[in-house]
Amino acid sequence: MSTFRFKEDFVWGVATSSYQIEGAAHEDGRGASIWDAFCRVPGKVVNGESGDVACDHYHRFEQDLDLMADLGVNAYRFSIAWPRVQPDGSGAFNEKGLAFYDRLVDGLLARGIQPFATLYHWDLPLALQEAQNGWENRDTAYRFADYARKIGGALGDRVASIATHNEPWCTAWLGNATGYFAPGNADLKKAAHVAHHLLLSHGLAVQALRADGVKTPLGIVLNQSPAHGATNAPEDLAAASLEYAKFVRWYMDPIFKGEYPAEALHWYGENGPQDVVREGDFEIIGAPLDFLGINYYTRIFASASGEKRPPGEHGFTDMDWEIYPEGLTELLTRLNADYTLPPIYITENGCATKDALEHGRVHDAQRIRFYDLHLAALAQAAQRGVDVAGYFAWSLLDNFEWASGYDKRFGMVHVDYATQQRTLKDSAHWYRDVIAEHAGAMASR
Ligand code: GCO
Repeated sequence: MSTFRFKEDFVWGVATSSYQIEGAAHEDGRGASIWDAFCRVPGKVVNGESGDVACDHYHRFEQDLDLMADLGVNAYRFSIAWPRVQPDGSGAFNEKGLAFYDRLVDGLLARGIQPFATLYHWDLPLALQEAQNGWENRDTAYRFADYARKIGGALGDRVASIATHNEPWCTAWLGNATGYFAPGNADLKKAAHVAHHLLLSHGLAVQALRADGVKTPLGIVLNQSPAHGATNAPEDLAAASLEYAKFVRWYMDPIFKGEYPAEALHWYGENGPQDVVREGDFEIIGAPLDFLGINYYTRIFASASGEKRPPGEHGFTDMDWEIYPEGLTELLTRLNADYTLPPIYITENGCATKDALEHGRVHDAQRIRFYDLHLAALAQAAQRGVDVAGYFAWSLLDNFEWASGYDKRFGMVHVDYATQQRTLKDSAHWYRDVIAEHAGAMASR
């Protein structure tokens, strides 16, 4: 019996992303993305792996839709691969690519599963990177808005929501400040410029979709954490405040307050976005939203004197991320106090664990415990007045975990990449029971 309850129309979902599961990277007119190129750079991805095949979802999506129906989820969060529908990121669209998402959305609707679409989950058309340095270039924001309008026209009447971006911080910081992700830049000023153009593209897309009469709810997905000092020393608390400003407020403040946080701007100094901010940008970026998606995994544990390991009272995942469910309640209640927010979806929450497939079963008790703790923390935030509309477990399938390749398994469904055999883990059975129990409890009210 689960210890948490949510409102009657609560959305119970699972989440994936295009490059991590689709495969078919060179099929039916799909163009290359920056991740296709990045995976070919020696040393960037564990074992030199890529999303060339991944979970072969492009060919197996009907089977995966049946898995979702079997779980009883009422929503599925997926992303659209921009280079599959517009190979060069500008100019001609690819009808075969659009047709795939058409079939996917219709397959979801036929099973009573709401499609939650994300326009950008990091797979930028490589042509835009090569021709104009991708998101460093303001023009890419306008290419994105054109792409968004095409998707709005093709799917806008059938999807339950459209999120413009998934985790712009990852694209800006990991992709351009550290070089850990595609396109592999390690330049703080480029990262600040990329972040601004991502935010601008978000606002342009929202404005364009609304101008075209797209009625489906529009929003953005941000990865966020509360930030704690390793100690209560003033310098550690200041370090935590700065990390929160760089990670959370850097995106929330432009969208909901029309400015970058001064604390983080000061830290960026001459490497900040000031060279690329133009008059009127914040009015565009601040387009009102119908929902905010939040991806939550762990907290920030900050120290002025270098990296400190958090206590990890609930343990650590296979990514070595501290399991910290109370941080979800804290984060949401703080955001609710700091901003005027639309309804919130937890659009990703989950963990990598070392999963062994034995006799057709995967006993992933740690993943079950992770979900249970975080759903209880989410329910607590709802009880404190946060408008929590739904929860998407990351992830439906084991999949390509970016620079970690296939080494880290986040799925509630095990994937044997050699055979593409899917096997429900214990956590999938648990999630199905939680959803059924919740539905039953609602029906008996
Ligand atoms: C993210 C991405 C996902 C990851 C997942 C595990 O949040 O980083 O949205 O693509 O695979 O979060 O890292």
